[in-house]
Amino acid sequence: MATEASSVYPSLENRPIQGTICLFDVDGTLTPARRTVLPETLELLSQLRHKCAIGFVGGSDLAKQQEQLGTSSTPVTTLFDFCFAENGLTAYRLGKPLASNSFIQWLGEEKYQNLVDFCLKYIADLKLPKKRGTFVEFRNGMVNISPVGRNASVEERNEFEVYDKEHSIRKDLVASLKKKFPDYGLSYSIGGQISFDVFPTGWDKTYCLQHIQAEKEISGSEYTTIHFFGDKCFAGGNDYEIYSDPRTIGHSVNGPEDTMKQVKDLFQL
Ligand code: M1P
Repeated sequence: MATEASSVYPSLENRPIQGTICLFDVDGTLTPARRTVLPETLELLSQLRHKCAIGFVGGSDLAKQQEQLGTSSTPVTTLFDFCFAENGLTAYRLGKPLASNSFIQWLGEEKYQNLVDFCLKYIADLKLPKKRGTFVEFRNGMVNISPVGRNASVEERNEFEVYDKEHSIRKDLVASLKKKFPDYGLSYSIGGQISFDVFPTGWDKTYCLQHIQAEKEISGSEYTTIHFFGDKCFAGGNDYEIYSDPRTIGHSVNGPEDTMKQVKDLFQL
């Protein structure tokens, strides 16, 4: 299937607009938030792929992007030249995997355990309205820490969120972690309701740009024009870093329809 789909397009070296790649965020940019892609978006991406290289960069894992962009008969890795899941920790080029990376590989077991042990001891000393299970969730690109536990029900989540607003539980734990491990090179993000994410500094969407830059060594192609389209380009949003990176030309969109409009205008499609 990968070979069939990719053979429809000119090879990367033969795309009419050389040295240009369009990179798209997924949720809210190519698809409505947490939903599947519209057929007209796929059609437009296919037209664009005849002109220049295309890729997506998403924070979730590849299974989620397969669900949102692919179908049971179409692997998502055949729809784009470059697929960057988990901001590029998992990466595919023309349907084939590139070198992957992980949080544990980067941090090492000893430091990881220091971090986890500290969090578990800290949480053990907290008094909260409820404690449930899974206080530490080990993920490929990050660790997610939750004082109430990820097994909390919806009501328990809501209860923790209210309590946390009043008592700064997560904020204080993050501040203690920063103080305890200042040299670990970690960033902390309190994005959701009951937890916070811990990941290496710089492992935002700009991480994937190294794969694009490596093209120079792989195929001799240098991507000097990197268009990025995202819907959370404001400071604090998860598209902000790549949107404002000097290596990209950022396009802020407000949903898939706007993305399509901007792409059509930019490439006369
Ligand atoms: O997308 C924001 C966050 O969503 C979840 O957070 P919570 O369970 O605390 O509501 C988590 O998946 C978290 O990793 C993510 O940052």
